[in-house]
Amino acid sequence: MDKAGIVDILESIAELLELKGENPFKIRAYSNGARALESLEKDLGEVIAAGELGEVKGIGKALVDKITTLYETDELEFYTKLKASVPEGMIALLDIPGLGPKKIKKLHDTLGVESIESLQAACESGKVAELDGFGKKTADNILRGIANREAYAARHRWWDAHEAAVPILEGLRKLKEVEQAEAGGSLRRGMETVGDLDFLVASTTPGPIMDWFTSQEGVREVTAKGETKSSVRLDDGLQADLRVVPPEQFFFALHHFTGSKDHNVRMRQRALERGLSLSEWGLFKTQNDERRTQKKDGEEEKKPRQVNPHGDEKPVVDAKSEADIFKALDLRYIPPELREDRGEIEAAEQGELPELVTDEDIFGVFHNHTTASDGRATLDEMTQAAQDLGFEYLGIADHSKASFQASGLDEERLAAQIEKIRALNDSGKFTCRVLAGSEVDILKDGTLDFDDGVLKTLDYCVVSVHNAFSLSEDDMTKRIIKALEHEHVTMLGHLTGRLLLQREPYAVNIPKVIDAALANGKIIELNASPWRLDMDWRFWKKAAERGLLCAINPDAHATDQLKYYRAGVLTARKGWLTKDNILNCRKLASVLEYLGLG
Ligand code: DGT
Ligand code: CA
Ligand code: CA
Ligand code: ZN
Repeated sequence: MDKAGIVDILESIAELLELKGENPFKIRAYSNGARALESLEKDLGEVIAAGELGEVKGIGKALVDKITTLYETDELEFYTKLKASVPEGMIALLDIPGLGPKKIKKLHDTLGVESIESLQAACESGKVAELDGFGKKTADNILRGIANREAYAARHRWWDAHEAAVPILEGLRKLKEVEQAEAGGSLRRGMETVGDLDFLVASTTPGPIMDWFTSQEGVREVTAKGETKSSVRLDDGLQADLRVVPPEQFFFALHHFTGSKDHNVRMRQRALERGLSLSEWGLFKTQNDERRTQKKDGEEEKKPRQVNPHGDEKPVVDAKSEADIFKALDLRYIPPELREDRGEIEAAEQGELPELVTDEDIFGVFHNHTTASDGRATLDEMTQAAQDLGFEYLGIADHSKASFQASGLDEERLAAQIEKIRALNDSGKFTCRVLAGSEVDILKDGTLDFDDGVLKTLDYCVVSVHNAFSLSEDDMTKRIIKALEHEHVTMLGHLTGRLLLQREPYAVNIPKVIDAALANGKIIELNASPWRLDMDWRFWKKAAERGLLCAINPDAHATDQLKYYRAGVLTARKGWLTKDNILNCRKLASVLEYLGLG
């Protein structure tokens, strides 16, 4: 088992012990051990082999054996037994925001709460509100957390959906019966979360394709299997639909099942205005379509048809691509990310669609962490990984001291890190240039965690909110704006603090923050972590038109997270951004000039 996996297990052990009400010293030994292991700079295998694990500060004798066992065998009897000794329902309660192991234990001991259902009942009956240390506000929060949890479980973060879709698409394309295969739906449109996967295949022999799809590895349950349509549930709970269509229908079907629904409605209206009917089956003359089912407003009939109502009739265009469909309706090709009925049809009509940013336009990233704070890779490892991705520069912005839970750097450690970065650049070890930044906490009153003298020594400065999330919208907005007015600030990190499908954004007036960024010439980050994608794509188009500059940042806490910048690029595309709107589409020299380092 790798280091990250072992860290997760140690943290889980600490939580389980706390659920059981064990000795606090014992609990702390595991949480400290997890943290110590996480920030271990040397290779864990080498440390174990050298018999030096016990010398690592924070890792005691009992942990040495357990870490070694996990490293070597992937299993730990102590953990398996511990997990089995706690009711599964209680472990599930840990997922509810605001409920830690201490509170869960108390709910269990006093009210007999052992599951989400019994917790919900206890909250609704008012018993939780009466409990010492809980109160009505806490009970309401718990109920909201339970409701969110259900909504969250129905969707999946884009990155996870994408990772699940890639092997399925590859598998489909390998089948000899398959002429073309694509994934449509919200995944193709680059939505931040995805409900289900929608695969589309062009073939004249669907049978073997259905068989492969429903029996592939990773299928937990086949929910439907028909001649040309099947649905499965995958091991992680994600649902996937597959439709097989004749090759001549493929691009019509792909366009239809890519959506969005609103975009489709507008496209069908446009077809109707031209005496045409557009559907997943093709584009046909309306007067020939006797069984026409489209209503005037472009909405479809309620019950979708199973059989092509056009029979052998020839569509008015033989679409060899989606572009041919748009062309038939006098439109330029609209990339899937823009198909949300947010002005893309008007822009495509007037030839005014933006030339969207691509992965290749990115020359570096700014907001990343190392083992100096809560990252899992060292400065050198991160730099190597950035260089391997072809980046010209890598910005390191570790946490500042107020984020003590993330081992934030104080003034002294920051100074040492800056020196280390300068020395690394001077050494010529990497062609990738490291920029010395910091992710400075915006304190509750809007002041920053470092004073000006310290901020001046940085190449650039990201500012973010990491605590006091429950301020009123007004106070939170003022707090962030005050930080943006600060002379030495370069950019605002993760504007709303949301964690997709996990934590709601804090209350903040986004338009006002955008105004302040514009007024003060500051950048707003597009945090590209698949959990964040913050600032939301819905705000970018208008903000960029007004001149707001974006920085796409993976907020990487490990080398394999640098690639998350791609999720940021996709989200930026969804926000209509071109490379001119984004600082990291500039080459190193121009970035240095922007940062006043040129
Ligand atoms: P999701 O799965 O909830 O993340 O969102 P989508 O957009 O992938 O939606 P989904 O899977 O229900 O359907 C895929 C696409 O198929 C959708 O974006 C547009 C098209 N579509 C599905 N059902 C309808 C419908 O009832 N009317 C129209 N106009 N289009 C539909
Ligand atoms: Ca879908
Ligand atoms: Ca679907
Ligand atoms: Zn942060």
